[in-house]
Amino acid sequence: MRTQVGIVGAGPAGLLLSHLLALRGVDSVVVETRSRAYCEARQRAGVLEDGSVRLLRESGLAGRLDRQGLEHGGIYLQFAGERHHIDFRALTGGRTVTVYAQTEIVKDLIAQRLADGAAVHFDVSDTEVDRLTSDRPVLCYTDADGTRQEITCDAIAGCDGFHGICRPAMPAEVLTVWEREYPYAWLGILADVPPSTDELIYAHHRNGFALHSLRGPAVSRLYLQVDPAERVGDWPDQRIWDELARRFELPGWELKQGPVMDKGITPMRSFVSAPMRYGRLFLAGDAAHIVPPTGAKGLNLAMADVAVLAPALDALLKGDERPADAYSAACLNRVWRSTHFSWWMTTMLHRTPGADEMEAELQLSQLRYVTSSRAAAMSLAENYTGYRAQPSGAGLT
Ligand code: RFL
Ligand code: PHB
Repeated sequence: MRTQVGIVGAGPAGLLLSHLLALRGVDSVVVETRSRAYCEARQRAGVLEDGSVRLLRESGLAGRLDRQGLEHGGIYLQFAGERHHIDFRALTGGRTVTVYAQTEIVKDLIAQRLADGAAVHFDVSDTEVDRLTSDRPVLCYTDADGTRQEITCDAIAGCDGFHGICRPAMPAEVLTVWEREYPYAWLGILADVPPSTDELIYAHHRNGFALHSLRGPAVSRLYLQVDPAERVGDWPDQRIWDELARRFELPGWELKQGPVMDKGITPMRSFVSAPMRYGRLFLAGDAAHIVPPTGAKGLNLAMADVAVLAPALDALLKGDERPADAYSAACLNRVWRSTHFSWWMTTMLHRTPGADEMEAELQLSQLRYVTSSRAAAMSLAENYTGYRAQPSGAGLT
C-alpha cells in the first residue's frame, strides 16, 4: 500500500493532522490500536484556548462546537476559605476559553474523516515504523482481521501519545528528554448533575487540590488530588463527594451531588523530548510532550503542533524542506511555555505529601498575589487563554 503521510494514533493530534492535510490535498492513512468506540468514550480534557477554537472553525470542524461549546470568560481560584474570580476578558482584552470535551472533538473528527472517505483503521496491533531516514519510510501493522499490512509513505507522523511506539523508534542518542513525576495524581469523575458553578473552580486546600469543571448544563466533571498509589476502588462515590464538598466548602454555597458515570486516576508528569523530528518521522502531541493537567494545556499543545506540521509536510512533499526543518524548534517554544505554566499552576495548588508549613504559606502568598495584583492576574490569564509571543518582545527591549 502507498500513502503520502502515515499517521500513528487516532487521538486529537492524529485525526486533526489527517484532516488538515486533506484540506491541502495531501493523502494520509491513520492507524489506531483502540476501537472507535473506545476512542470516542475516553474521558480527558475539556478546555480549549481561543486559538484552538479558531483552528477548528477555520478548518470547518466547529459545527457542534459552536452549538454546544460553553464560552468561559474566567476561572475561580479558591484558597483560605475564599473564592476569587480571575476575569480573563478584562485582563486580556476580551479573550476567553471554551469548555468542550475532548471526546466530542474526537467524535467530530472521526465523523468528518469518515464522511470525507479517509482511511482510518481502528483495532490494529503490532504497529512498527522503519526506514525513517530514507525518503520512503514504512508503516507496518496487523489489521483488525489479523493480516499484516505495510504502507510505504513519504513521511510518518507519530501521534501515538506518551506510551506509543514512535518516540522509542528514534535512536536514543539523538533525543534529549526532560522528565518530572509529581508525587500526586488526579481522581476524575464525570457526574450526571448540573454544575454547581458558572466557571471552573481551582481550589487549594490542606487536604489537597480540587477542580470543579463541567461538560454541559447537566453534566459536571470534578477532580481530586489523591495519592498516586491509590486505586479507584479506594474511592466509593460517597467518599469522593464528601471530600469534594470539604475542599470546595464556602459559606452559602453548596456542591450538588449526582450519579457518577465515570471514574479514573491519572498520574501527573511533565515530560519534554526533543527534537520532535528524526529523518521523515515527526512527533506531535503527547508523543513528544506531557504536561500535568492543571494548566489545561495538553490538548491545545497537540492541536498547535499539527497546525504547524500540516503545512510543513505539505511543503516537504513539494520539495521545500525548510518548514519541516523548522518544525521542532517552532513547536518547542510553545511547549516550554506551557510546560512552565502547567508546572507553576500545579505546584501552586497541590499539597506535596509530607511538605512542611513553608510550602503552604508560599502557595498562599502566591495565590494572594495572583488575585490582588493586576500584573500577576494578567500573566495567569494570558497563559491560560494561550500565550502568543510578540515578535517585537512587546516593546520591552
Ligand atoms: P492521545 O489522545 O493520547 O492519542 C494517541 C492515540 O494513539 C494511540 N496509540 C497507537 N495507535 C497505533 N499504534 C500504536 N502503537 C499506538 N500507541 C498508541 C492511542 O490509543 C491513542 O488513541 O494523544 P494526542 O492526540 O497527542 O492528544 C493529547 C491529549 O489527549 C492530551 O494532551 C490531553 O487530554 C491532556 N489533558 C488536557 N489537555 C487540555 O488541553 N485541556 C484540558 O483541560 C486537559 N485536561 C488532560 C486533561 C488529560 C487528562 N488525562 C486523563 C491524561 C485532563 C485529564 C484527566
Ligand atoms: C476538564 O474539564 O477536564 C479540565 C478542565 C481544566 C483543567 C483540566 C481538566 O485544568
